[in-house]
Amino acid sequence: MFDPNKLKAFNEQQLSEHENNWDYLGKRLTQKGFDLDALVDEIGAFQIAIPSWALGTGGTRFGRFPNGGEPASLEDKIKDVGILHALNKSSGAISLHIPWDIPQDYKAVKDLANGLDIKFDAVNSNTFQDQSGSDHSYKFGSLSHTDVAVRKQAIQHNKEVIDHGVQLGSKALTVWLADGSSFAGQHNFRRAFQRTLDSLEEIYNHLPSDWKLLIEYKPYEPNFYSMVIPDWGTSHLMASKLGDRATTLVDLGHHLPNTNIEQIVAVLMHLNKLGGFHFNDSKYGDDDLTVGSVKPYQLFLVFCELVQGMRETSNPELSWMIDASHNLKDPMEDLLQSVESIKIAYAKALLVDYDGLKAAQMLNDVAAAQFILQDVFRTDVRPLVKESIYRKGGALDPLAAYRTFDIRNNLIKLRGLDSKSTGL
Ligand SMILES: [Mn+2]
Repeated sequence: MFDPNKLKAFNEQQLSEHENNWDYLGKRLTQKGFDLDALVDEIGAFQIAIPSWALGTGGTRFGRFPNGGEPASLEDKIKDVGILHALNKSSGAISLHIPWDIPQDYKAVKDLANGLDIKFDAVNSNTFQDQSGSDHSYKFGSLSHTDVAVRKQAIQHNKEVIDHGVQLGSKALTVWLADGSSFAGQHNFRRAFQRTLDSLEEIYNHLPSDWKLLIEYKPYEPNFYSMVIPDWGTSHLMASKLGDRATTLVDLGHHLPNTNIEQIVAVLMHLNKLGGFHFNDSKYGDDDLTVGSVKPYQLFLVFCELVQGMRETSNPELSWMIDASHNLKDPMEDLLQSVESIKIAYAKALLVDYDGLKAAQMLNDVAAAQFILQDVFRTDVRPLVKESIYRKGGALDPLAAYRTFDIRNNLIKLRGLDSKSTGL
């Protein structure tokens, strides 16, 4: 999609300004005792999976306004992630949704991804909509359905998703259930819970020994009275009953307003039960907005817990994924902005003086504790993030490079204006 020489020329134009900024920040960090090369390597190594469904324009239930040039096949989705990764060197993984992304030729798909330095992160099952030709409908639920035949179909689907993932080298299955009720009296809560747990147990037993099950939760939507797995407590309860390889997945948008998500992250990691993360941002609900666009301080606080949890607990390695998609931006620009926000929050969390924070906490010095966090949050770490991308051969400013290379128009020329991404 672009010539590496163009990227070199683009970076050369930005280099002297970057070097000034990096020099200034680097000196300050060195004075504070940080090893700059180690920091740059740590940030550079952090990879965030791109969800296959976010490469097309998202919609609302009212309408959809695509930009054109969308990837209509799994191969094109992988190529789009390849473009993002070439620019930001931080998106070296893709998370697939089955049945939208069923590979026709595993080897060809794996070769394509390998060539672009892309791995396959968690695979996602879909029992929230009916597929043409299927025997049973999920209108009234899937894993929790009152009819055993529907439950069997949903369990079988999840097993098949695992089998596809095994072929590609994935190591996790994410289950998000739309199951629930929209009216009081519709569900028997206890029976729906038990049926879901029993169904998940069958799926869990199909997992290869080196796989994780990620159980996602959501308080409402598409059902508006109750969801079978509405919160982290229910997800954790199920994961605990299933076994070691069952974990909870936190999606930032799947909480009621003002929920303290960083506290949830801390406690789950303390119990070694946080399996994965879906990044996005929201103002009111599951808005799926660009990461860091509404609540950057919350994102930073979440990352402070993630960094401390990774250092101090035995929590398993996490799956890092974006789960966002909306109506207005070019999806590729949106994803570049999301990944940048995640890296900025991660970089800041690495700079926090956790020993000083612990000392302030033990003395109940509340003002000092707040200062330690906010001092870092108010530091502009963009030169550190840019340096980490630059050293890996990416663009000093991935979004500006994407625009300079006119990538969307090139994709439209290649695929047409009406090309639609599958699954949306
Ligand atoms: Mn999600």
